[in-house]
Amino acid sequence: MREAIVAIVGEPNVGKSTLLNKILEQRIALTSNVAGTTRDRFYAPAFWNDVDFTLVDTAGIIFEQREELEKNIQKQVEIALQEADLILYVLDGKKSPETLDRNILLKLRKKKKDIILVINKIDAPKKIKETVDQYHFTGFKNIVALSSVAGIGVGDLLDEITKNLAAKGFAKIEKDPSEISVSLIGKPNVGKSSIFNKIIGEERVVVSATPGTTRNVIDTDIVYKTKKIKFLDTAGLKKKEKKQALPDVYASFQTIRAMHKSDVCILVIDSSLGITQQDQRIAGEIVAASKGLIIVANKSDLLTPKEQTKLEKNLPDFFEFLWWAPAVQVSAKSGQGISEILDFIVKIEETRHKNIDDETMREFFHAKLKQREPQRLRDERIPKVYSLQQVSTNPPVFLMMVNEPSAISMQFRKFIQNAIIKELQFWGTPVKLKLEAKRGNPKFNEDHT
Ligand SMILES: Nc1nc2c(ncn2[C@@H]2O[C@H](COP(=O)(O)OP(=O)(O)OP(=O)(O)O)[C@@H](O)[C@H]2O)c(=O)[nH]1
Ligand SMILES: [Mg+2]
Repeated sequence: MREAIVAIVGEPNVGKSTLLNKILEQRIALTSNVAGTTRDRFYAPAFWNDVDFTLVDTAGIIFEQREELEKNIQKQVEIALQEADLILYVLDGKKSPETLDRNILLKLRKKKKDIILVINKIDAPKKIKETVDQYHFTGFKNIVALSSVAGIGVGDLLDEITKNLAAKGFAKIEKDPSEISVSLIGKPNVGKSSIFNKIIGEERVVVSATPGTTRNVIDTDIVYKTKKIKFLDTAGLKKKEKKQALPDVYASFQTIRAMHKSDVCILVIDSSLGITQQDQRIAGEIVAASKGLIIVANKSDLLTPKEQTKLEKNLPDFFEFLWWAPAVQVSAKSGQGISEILDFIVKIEETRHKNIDDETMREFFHAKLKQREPQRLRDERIPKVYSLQQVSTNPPVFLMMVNEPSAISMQFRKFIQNAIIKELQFWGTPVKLKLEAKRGNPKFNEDHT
């Protein structure tokens, strides 16, 4: 069974992101939260009532297109109707039901997709029933009133979602733990499909000099050194354009899905064109999703040996934030570097499943504290750090107990995080460091990635 996709659509400011985050919180999975403080989450794996599903904030799915799609609800609905198994149509409960966009309602009803009408911002529990009643006129069978901020009614929504999905046959997804999923990600025309073909040893997918040749995700299983690897060839992620055509939007949607389903992503760049901002953006997206990463500079056959050396030197400057990721120069044409990619995949997968025992962690932490103590920050308490433990794998997550997360400087967090990668050998994967207050309010807990 494939994973179920639940799409969230709605006008700007109705609380789609808040809802997504609340549902993520309900799961309290250490591994599910995405890195970075600036980045909006728009993709959330969820598990409830024994059903696995993925929530997607449709307004967020498009590459660097979020604000525009946020405004364009028509387009969100189109994508959701095409790609989702269930749609959550979110409305602002503080607005009158009269203001409901009837065109959207018509559009949603015309297609035979299941829809749950979600009336958000109903902060008083006693208003829930009354609100649902007010929306019966829409003709939708499934109406849930809730408050995403307060968390009221979110459990009921999750029950509705899983009831619907279970009726369609969706359940818990049993992933073959011995299989590694790897997707090829990059701009159009960089040679993803060529690499894919080379790896699997046949011309499975179309290769062409026209950018945007690949539209749908294609996967193939291979066995390499006794490891089962599933390769996914994806559509190139195009740069932001004012008006993005719907087929491109669907293609990006599927690429992002493939990326999130993978353990390791291969970021393919075209060495003959140099590295662009778009490559950096795509890399950022992979890191935010906490995936293992290999940088592959393809088309190296087009470079002179001198240029190759230069590229090798320059790569780290372009991807400074990816200093922990291996970079390989590859030619899909000649086959150079292909087996190196495969070896890195196997290595990174092992690393992502590595678990460091508490005793080793204790020794490591003591050694680090001897080297450097956390500095006191202005207007903050004296920082105290108590312990460091690995709390999960794939991706690796470490938990540092402290007196108060806000008292721990960025420098100290980076120092610990970098030392974990370098000294405990966590190359090739993002490593998460979570901070938790030993006593006191869990509200102050923070992530650091
Ligand atoms: N010289 C050279 N050309 C390559 C290499 N890899 C791919 N190409 C060429 O680059 C062009 C694009 O290759 P594709 O494999 O279709 O690229 P893609 O990244 O899958 O492109 P989209 O699916 O459109 O995003 C084709 O003309 C390929 O022949 C390489 O290693 N060397
Ligand atoms: Mg392709």
